[in-house]
Amino acid sequence: MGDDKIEGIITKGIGGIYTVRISDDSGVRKVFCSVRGTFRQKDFIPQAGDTVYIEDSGDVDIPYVISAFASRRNSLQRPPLANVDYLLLTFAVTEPVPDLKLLDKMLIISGVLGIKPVIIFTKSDLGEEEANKLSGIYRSAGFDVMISSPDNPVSKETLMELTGSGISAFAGPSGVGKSSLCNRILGTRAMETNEISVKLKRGKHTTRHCELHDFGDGFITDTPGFTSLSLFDLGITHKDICKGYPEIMEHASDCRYDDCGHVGEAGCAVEEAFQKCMIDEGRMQRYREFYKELYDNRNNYKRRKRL
Ligand SMILES: Nc1nc2c(ncn2[C@@H]2O[C@H](COP(=O)(O)OP(=O)(O)OP(=O)(O)O)[C@@H](O)[C@H]2O)c(=O)[nH]1
Ligand SMILES: [Mg+2]
Ligand SMILES: [Zn+2]
Repeated sequence: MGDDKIEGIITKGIGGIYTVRISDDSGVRKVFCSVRGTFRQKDFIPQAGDTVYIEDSGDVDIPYVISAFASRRNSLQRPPLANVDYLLLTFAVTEPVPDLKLLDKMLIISGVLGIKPVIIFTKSDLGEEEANKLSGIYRSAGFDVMISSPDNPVSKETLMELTGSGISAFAGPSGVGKSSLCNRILGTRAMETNEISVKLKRGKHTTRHCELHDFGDGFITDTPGFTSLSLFDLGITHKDICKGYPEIMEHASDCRYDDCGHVGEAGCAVEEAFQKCMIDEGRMQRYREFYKELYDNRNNYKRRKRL
């Protein structure tokens, strides 16, 4: 890079204008940037989390232009972010009923992309037993799990200790309390929460975009909720599924065949462990369901781009 280029990180992008956090002689600050025309292609969408190089644009309103992008460690469409280190997979224990297929899919994606997942079960005030049951299942599978309620929310300190200098993003269905938690952690009302304003009768406030906020030596962002996600569309194959199931991987090396699918084959060490109740039944079922679906589709990936 030439001397006239400043390195920064996109913290927000709305309508083609990007906020970039830079650190130069004037200290750490955020500046508005446009993007050089060559990057405005169909296939490439700048994302919050992108490391970029900016130059003076000569424009008074948008003083900088992004002239280069560093290669990405990873990139997600849901939530739309690049270079994510931690996904804070947030699911309510009730209201809405937790979609464990969606949670497991997010764990697979995290495994494939090398992102560290942290599971947060919210609304334990509405279902303490369920919170304990779910956290038990996912803790014994090998994940970091936190429980949160209005009286006992996940604390800023606990989270910061875990996420260090990385980019962390809340992710999960709509209405589970991502914004509520993010607001509490940042000590602001920066994010809209899904509370219905009785006075204004304006309906629900749901989050619509991602913005990286300074968090310790790293960043944290709220994200919009989502309900569906296709592993196939993301280019994830049957061979990738085990990356979301550390408790299955743990036994896989003892299987009789190297390419064992762990779906009930003779001599499968995973099946043996499952029979001995060492693997949760729901987790095993979801693994097998994903495996079968993607195995049956294995010849249809050809023209698909990998995640
Ligand atoms: N009982 C209970 N309610 C909660 C808890 N956390 C959040 N809520 C409520 O759940 C509703 C939805 O919270 P939000 O923070 O807007 O949810 P969100 O995940 O950001 O939703 P989207 O932006 O649509 O994705 C709000 O009415 C919150 O007050 C909790 O731990 N317990
Ligand atoms: Mg929200
Ligand atoms: Zn096996």
